[in-house]
Order: sequence, then C-alpha cells, then structure tokens
Amino acid sequence: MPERRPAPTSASAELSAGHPPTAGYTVTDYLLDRLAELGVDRVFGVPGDFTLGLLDHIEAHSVVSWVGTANELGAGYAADGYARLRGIGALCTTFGVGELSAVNAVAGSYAEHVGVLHLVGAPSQAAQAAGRALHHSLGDGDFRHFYRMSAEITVAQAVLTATNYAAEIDRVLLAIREQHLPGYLLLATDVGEVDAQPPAAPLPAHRDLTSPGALAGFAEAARVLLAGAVCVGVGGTVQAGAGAGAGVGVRRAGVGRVAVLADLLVHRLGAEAELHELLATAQPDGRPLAHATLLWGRRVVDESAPGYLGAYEGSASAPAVRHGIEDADALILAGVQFTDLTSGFFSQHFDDSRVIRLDPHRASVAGIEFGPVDLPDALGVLSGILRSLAANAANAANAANAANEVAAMAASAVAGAEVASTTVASGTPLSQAALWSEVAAALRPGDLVLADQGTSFYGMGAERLPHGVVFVGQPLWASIGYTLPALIGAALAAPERRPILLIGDGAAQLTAVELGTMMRLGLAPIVVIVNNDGYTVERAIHGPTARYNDIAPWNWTALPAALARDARDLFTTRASTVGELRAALEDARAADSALALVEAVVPRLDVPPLLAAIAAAAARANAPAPPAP
Ligand SMILES: Cc1ncc(C[n+]2csc(CCOP(=O)(O)OP(=O)(O)O)c2C)c(N)n1
Ligand SMILES: [Mg+2]
Repeated sequence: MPERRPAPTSASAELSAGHPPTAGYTVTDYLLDRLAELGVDRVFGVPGDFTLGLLDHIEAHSVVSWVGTANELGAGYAADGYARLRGIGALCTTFGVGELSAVNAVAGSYAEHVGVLHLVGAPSQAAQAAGRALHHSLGDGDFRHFYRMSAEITVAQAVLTATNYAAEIDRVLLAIREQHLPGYLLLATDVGEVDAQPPAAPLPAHRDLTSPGALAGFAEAARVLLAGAVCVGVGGTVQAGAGAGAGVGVRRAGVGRVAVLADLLVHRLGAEAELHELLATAQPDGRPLAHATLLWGRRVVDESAPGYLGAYEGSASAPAVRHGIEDADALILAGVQFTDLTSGFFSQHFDDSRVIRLDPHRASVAGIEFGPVDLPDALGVLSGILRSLAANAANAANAANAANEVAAMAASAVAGAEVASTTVASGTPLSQAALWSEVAAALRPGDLVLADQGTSFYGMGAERLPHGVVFVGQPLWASIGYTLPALIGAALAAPERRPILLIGDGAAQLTAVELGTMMRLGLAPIVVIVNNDGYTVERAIHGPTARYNDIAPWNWTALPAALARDARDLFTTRASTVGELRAALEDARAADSALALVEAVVPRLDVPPLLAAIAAAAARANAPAPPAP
C-alpha cells in the first residue's frame, strides 16, 4: 500500500517536470492526484476483485476518499449528484457486471450534461492477452465489449497502459471538464500498480473559445434588436443597422419589454454569475428584466427575485409566464435546450425575429449566427448593452410611464399560490396541491432540493423556491429512482445545505436500498415519500386502474430502521392530512442530525395540473398515427 502523502490540489509547487519516479507512486496515484486537482474528493462505487488494488490507493490518498454504495447504479447516480454540485464526479466499478450496472446512470449524466469519470477495473493485461474465459467477461476472449458499449455514452475513453497513462488520463479528464459529459477509463489491475511520475504540470486552464470579431458582430446585431424593442415600446420605429446587424428589424408594435428565458446550460457552462449580472440589469425603461427558466434549469435563477415570472413550459405554462416570455419584444434565450417534458411537448412559441439565442459556443440574433462566442461572453455583452440603453435619457424618462408590469405579473402569481396554501384547513385530507404548497412553505434559503421524475418534479414545478435553493431534477433522462442516490453525492459535495428529497413510492422502490448508505454516512436528509399507491404519472398517461401501474405496498416508516440497524435519532412519520404534514415537516426540520422520513399519503389519481397537461400531451405523442386518408 502506498504511503499517505499530500496530494497536489492545484497548481502545486510539487508538480515539477522531469523528476524520477517517486518510490511507491503508481499510475493509480497519478489518476487520483489529477482527480484531486479537479476538486474531486469522493469516488463512489462497489468493490470487485479487479478494483481492490486501486481501492487501496484511494484509502491511502490524502484528498480522495471512497464512498461505498449498495449497488453500482446507486454509485453512478451519486457521482452524478456530486458532479452537479462540484462540476465533476467519479465512480469506480469492476469489469462487466459492475460497470454495466452503472450504465443507466452514466447515460443519464451524458443526456443531462454532467461530467463524471467512470473508472473501471479490468483483468490484468496478461490475463486479457491469454483470451481465457474470465469471470465477468462474456467468455469469448474479447475484453473490449463493455468499452465499446460505454463509448456510446461517454465523450472520451481510454484503455490505460504503462506508457500512455499520463496523456490519456489528462485527455479524458479534460474532455469531461470542458464538455460537461462523462468519460471512461479502463484500468487493468497490473497497469494500476505500474511505477509512475506525479503530474509534471497542472492541467491546462479552461480556454475561452470566443472570437473577438464574432463577439463584436453579435454585439452590434444584439444592440439593434434590443434598441428596436425599446423603441417599439414607446411607439417609435427603428431601422436595422448596417453590417452584422443587417436583417435585424423591428417586428411589431408591443409593450417594449425585454425578457430572458434561461436554462440548465447556463449552469453547466459556468455562466451563472454573468446571467445574474444580466438579470440585475434593469430594462431600458427601468423595469426589472422579466425572466423565467425551463423546469430543467430552475437552479440558475433566484426565484424570489422581482422579475422572476415562474417556470416556462410552453403551452402548459401559467398564463402570466407564457405572456411574459412569448410576447416580449426582445427575448434572450440563455443556454436553453428544449426537451419534450420541459416544453409541454415542444409547444414553445416564439417569433424568431425577436430572439437573441445564446448557445454554449455560438450566439444568434434574429436567426443570424455568430461564432465561436462562449455563453458567458455573450451574456456579458448583453448586460453592457442593456446598461447603456438604460442610461439613455429618452428611455429613462419612459420609466415614469411604464407600469411595473413584470413585478405585477410576478406578484399576482405569488398571491395566487399563497391563497391556495393558507385557505386549506389542517384536518383536510392531503391532496397533491396541498402537499406541494406545504413542502414549498417548509423550504428555507439555501436548501438542496431533489425532486424525482413523478408527481414530485411537476408538483414542485408550480412552487417558488426560496433564495439560494439548489434544485436538482432529471427531466430529460427521466430515470425514476435517480434522485435518492443522487442525494448522497450532492449532500457530500455541499454539506452546508440541508438535503430534501421528494420522491414517489414507485421511484423509491428502485433505489431505496441506498437509504442505508445515507444513514451509514451520517447524512441527515428530509425524505418525503409520496405514497399514492403506485405509478400515478403513468396512470395519468394510460391505464389509470391497470394492474401494471400498481406496486407492492411497503411499510415506509419501518424501512429506515431495517436498513440501518445501528442508526440513532431516526425520525419517521406518516401524514394523511394537511395538519399532519405541516407538523411532520416541522419535526423533520428540527431533527437536523438524522434522516427524517415523511410518508405523505395522497389519492392515487390526483395529479398536479402541470403534469396533467404534460401527460395529455404525452398520450397524444404516443398515440398511433391515424390511418392515411
Ligand atoms: C428507470 C425507469 N423505469 C421506468 C420509467 C417509466 N416511469 C416514468 S414515471 C413512472 C412512475 C413513477 O411513479 P412514482 O415514483 O410513484 O411517482 P408518482 O407519479 O406516483 O408520484 C414510471 C414507471 C422511468 N421513467 N424510469
Ligand atoms: Mg407513486
């Protein structure tokens, strides 16, 4: 076993080129040091005989430590949850059986732009070369089947050797960091133990791809469109400018409002600070910038901010949100990727001539493309333009006339929600509506909220989150049960936040075993199990009373004790009325050093309105095409 020694965490002075192999320093140590340099201090997984050697190195490492989960799917979800908070995560599984159990999680990381390293321990090079029928192989002597499978769901892959390890580890880790997608490393038992040199230099810093010329062209075109939007608001007309702005004209008479629709890629591209700066910029007439997010990206904005309208869901949006976004005179789409479940099945509706679209590495104004332009740079340019337009005296004078339409819309949405929550008597049986408004009322600034892909995700979609809440969901990959193990990784990555899990009874049955891991690690989440007696989302789409939408009824409040024999201070309770839920959530908040499980019992066919709209659209999308006339 190597000796415990300090690992370089950044541009460390220890990283000196060309020094001789350090005694006992191996390829595995090199990999772990690089992970530590990227800020990874946990590796999740399940041991196997092809990984035991490398696990010894993890045990000995001064920064990176091992988190054993009950199964590899849980490890993959946990690594994903960790990466969503830290930017990059890691899981380690054994050849074949282990790695394939994690494939669903890794594919989810790929779909949702999450950078995770999947490290797989393989049989020794000699054993592979002999082509024997080794355990965990298909028995045909081909040890690349699973590598090839993983190539479909990872951005970079490598089979490490004694000579390529430094270049290949760096290449794969940089691809993960830069592209926010998973990568795959196959490490044979003997290669992991080969003598190695520590990294000769820190990994190169992130490179900005923006071309100054493209950025200038984008700025000119964006200024024309934004200035045009302002003048539309005061009844004027603006002609498109020349050069890069040509073709961007005034579209129609309107309210002269600039709005922003932001999404997940703002977070993945590290552009939240630039987005917040933009949103803090008043509209040219002094009003706050109206803004919304898709449900996928709701973590990127402060939902308590004055200009925040709510979640945009295409035709399933609340009317104020839909109007605020779709009828804006200039609409900035920041890092938006429309998916079926976050756009009301692609029912978003914009006039392209009014849209400024910012993608990760290019931007467009009224359909005219500029690139390469990185998202943070484009956001910075837009903030500057809006600031200078606001400084224009003619527009500023307009502020007095402009009713604070945005704030009024936002206030009316909040008022509606508050009336709903305060008028429900405490003895009233729990409904979906009451459940989510009570959960929302129990949230505190800075909480870490994970909502699984059932009624939980969509029920919370209509609720406003307090300042600083990090909200995690998985609406594109939409693998039920994901959030329960993801909470483990996210909570370890952000220990200062109280984790709150909102998950359906059906979803929880897929990954509930990791409640044991949570308690073993001493985590203290609030776990709300929505007991609606089965797969309510599916009932809403098809087969409301079909047997295939039923599940085994579990004794939820007894479960934690069964999964953690030595756990102290467990808090579990069952709530069937509004009053019981309110009290349960208060007690769960107070029990802040132990896992608190609240079983919330709601009717099996009750669905949040947002989900009803999406389920109807899903049923239409899945229906057989009508016969040709
Ligand atoms: C891994 C996986 N298997 C199956 C599905 C299909 N599916 C989507 S939602 C759902 C039911 C969810 O039920 P539950 O977690 O109880 O949530 P509810 O809608 O009842 O609140 C199922 C089976 C899926 N999305 N992911
Ligand atoms: Mg259910």
